[in-house]
Amino acid sequence: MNIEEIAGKFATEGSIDKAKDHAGGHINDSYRLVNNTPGHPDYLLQRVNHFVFKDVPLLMQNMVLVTDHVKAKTRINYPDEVDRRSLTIIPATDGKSYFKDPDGNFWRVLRFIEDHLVFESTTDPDIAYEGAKTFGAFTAMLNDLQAGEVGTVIPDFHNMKYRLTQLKDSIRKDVAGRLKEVKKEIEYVESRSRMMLTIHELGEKGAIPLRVTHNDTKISNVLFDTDKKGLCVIDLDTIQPGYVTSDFGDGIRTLTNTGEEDDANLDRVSMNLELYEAFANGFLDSTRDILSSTEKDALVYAGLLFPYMQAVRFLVDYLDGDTYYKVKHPEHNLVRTRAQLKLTQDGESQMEDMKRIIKNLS
Ligand code: GN1
Ligand code: MG
Repeated sequence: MNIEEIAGKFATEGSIDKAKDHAGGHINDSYRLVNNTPGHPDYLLQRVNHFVFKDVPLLMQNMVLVTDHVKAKTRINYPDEVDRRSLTIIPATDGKSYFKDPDGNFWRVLRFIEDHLVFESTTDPDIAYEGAKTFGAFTAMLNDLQAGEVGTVIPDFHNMKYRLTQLKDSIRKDVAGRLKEVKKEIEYVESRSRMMLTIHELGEKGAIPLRVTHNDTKISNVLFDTDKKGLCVIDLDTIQPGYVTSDFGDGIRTLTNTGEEDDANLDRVSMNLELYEAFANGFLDSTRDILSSTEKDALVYAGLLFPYMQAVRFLVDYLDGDTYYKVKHPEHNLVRTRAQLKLTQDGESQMEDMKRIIKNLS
């Protein structure tokens, strides 16, 4: 089936003129469906990667639950802007939230939110603050759901202990014959493993609660208005039970980085403290009243854990021969690993300042 035929399987309104590639994400494929009927919206058609997401119906069930929940709350606070400030899932013509094509691919359609901005990175503390406030507001809106109300779409997704076991496994197998190139990286990862298990251990002890979390809070997953105010959190694929540290940590990882996620020039990669403070301020302005003091204290570790965990995940994929992330060239996962490790190291050197910032803002 071609894209137009697939688009025709959904209950969209108006007439769809064409489908354009829509960039973004390492996992799914997205197309913008352009509507040529005045007064009707464009749509976003996405193929959900079912190699990564093994249970797409469960993922969509989570997404429907959370979207309905967020929409109901948004309607109270912003009655005139509900469709800009929350996602709208367009069902398939048979009423399901997705369409499965004859080749076994899963598709979904969302209403396209017009006139938005996306930032892959920024040096503007106001954007950091706004993005964090928007993620924090999302966390706060989900506070009254029980973690068990959503299903686990990727088991052990942010489980650091599991990620380290996975690395050991990939080292042992060395299927792509790349182990000899990454000795230094592995040594560093091992030297930091104790500290990086802090959050895992707090969770195991029950000192921090499971919540319904987003689990992919990179800054490019917030849509901004054209006046750079946060609008809406997108990419709900990884909604599942998790700790608040995930949603703080991935924001810090992507937002405070003065370089790119895959910067080959490590001199450009560092954790900017001013952006860190702005992000923490925005996040806590939305969540101060709902987080426990143990959760707030754990945020400091989250800012280091997420670059570190991402490095381990890229490293595993490099050793496995690039089977998970889309890569632009054969060394891409290695370059990504090194950039994320540099970010971790730089963050670690500023840990005392970060502790002070979190304490002041808590
Ligand atoms: C993947 O596809 P995308 O860009 O939304 C990954 C995240 C990583 C991110 C790194 C399901 O997200 O966990 O943090 O790449 N998603 C999954 O940029 O593995
Ligand atoms: Mg994602």
